[in-house]
Amino acid sequence: MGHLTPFLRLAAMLCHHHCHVTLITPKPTVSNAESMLLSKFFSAFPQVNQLNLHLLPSSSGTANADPFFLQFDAIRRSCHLLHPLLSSLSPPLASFVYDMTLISPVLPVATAIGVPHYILFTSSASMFCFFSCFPNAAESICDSDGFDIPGFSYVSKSWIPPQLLDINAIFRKLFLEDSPKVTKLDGVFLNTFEEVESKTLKALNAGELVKDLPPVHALGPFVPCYEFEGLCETGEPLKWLDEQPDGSVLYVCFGSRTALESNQIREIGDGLLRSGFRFLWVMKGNKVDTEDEEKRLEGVLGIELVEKIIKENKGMVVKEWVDQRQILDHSAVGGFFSHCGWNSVMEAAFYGVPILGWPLAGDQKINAEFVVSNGGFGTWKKDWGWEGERLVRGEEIGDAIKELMSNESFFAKAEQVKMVARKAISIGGSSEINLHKLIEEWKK
Ligand code: BUP
Repeated sequence: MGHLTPFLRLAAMLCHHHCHVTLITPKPTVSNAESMLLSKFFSAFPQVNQLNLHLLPSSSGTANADPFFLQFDAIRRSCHLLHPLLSSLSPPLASFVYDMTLISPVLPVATAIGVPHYILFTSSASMFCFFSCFPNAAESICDSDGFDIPGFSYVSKSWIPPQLLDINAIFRKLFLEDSPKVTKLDGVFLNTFEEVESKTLKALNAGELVKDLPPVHALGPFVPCYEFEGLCETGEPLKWLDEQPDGSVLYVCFGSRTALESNQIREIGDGLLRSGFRFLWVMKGNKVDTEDEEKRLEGVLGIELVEKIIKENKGMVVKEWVDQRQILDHSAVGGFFSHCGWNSVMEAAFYGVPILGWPLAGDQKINAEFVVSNGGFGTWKKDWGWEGERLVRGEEIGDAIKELMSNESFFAKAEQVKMVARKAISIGGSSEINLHKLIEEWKK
């Protein structure tokens, strides 16, 4: 969802700018959330041309059984099938945008079609710096404490996803294979905005980091789209929020792919109760929603904790997909305990909600640091480690929540970031101008 959602938001933006959009979706999809979001999107935007990329099976013998990884592998192996789909389009393509994880397999197709082509890099400009410099820095990073990103803080080695430091890991190999090819693109799209990553974007676009880097376009924050999002009725949580005082509720969600161990889930429950603050907690028991057979909260939280939550009457726990956008937009929500997936960070910026970050995997520590150093609208706990690295106790969680929810300056900063974010995408704003310029180029 962290990749699909920004693609659909970008497609919606292009439709609003009267572009003729074709969306290519891999079939089959992995999760119910994906297929529901896609079908809502196509109902809301019937003018979008839908093409299916029928995937070849993922390579046999792959040791990694994560269904999302298998899907990623299957998509990479099927990219050559894009050529006949794309070359027969009418009207013919004016430009082509593809996912950041597909550079190597899509590049030959994009070059053969011969239209300007771009990747949508679904993270921050700082993370893109890291990605584009990785081949040059890979050796030295392993032997040093960290590295500098212009306009960002010093990135400590412990913030780098462990798979990138492991010389045998598949992700490291893919990073090393794809990254040098960014110079072959016509540009890179980012769901960020100049006002919060200006120095980093300037350094990238001045070629200070990588020679011959194509233009990097900040087009965000991508606006959550009322026309197709809202996979579910989110009725009960919203009704409950309506009854809570303004700014009093902590929203807790660790993204679409995080399924924490049950002992960690229980510590979170304990921490939420210890904090004394109201909370709305979206809890996932499985990585993929189709495999989630445990429908009862007691099955995951344990009867004792469920009873405590009911007795205290301060929190609501849901196991279903919620409409995060509507929750962050609700006046009762005063804080967001988040894994710092980049979409969640941008959504919190767009709705002006302070973040307590608990980065668990991938780019999330760098995203969490963005919240602290580029917006100042929250905090994160550097000693909590990656997912499963250690058991974070309820006491620590409770204290961190109190620190976030009682600090007025986070609210003030979040409000400022919200204003700047909205200005960036309004008419004459930095991101709106960037998108407009691209569309004008495509018309030529
Ligand atoms: Br869970 C959940 N409702 O219940 P990120 C997520 N979302 O709307 P991720 C919901 O999914 P990666 C839910 O608003 C955001 O747009 C949320 O993206 C939405 O994290 C998206 O925040 C989640 O980038 O992606 O899914 O962990 O692994 O790519 O970082």
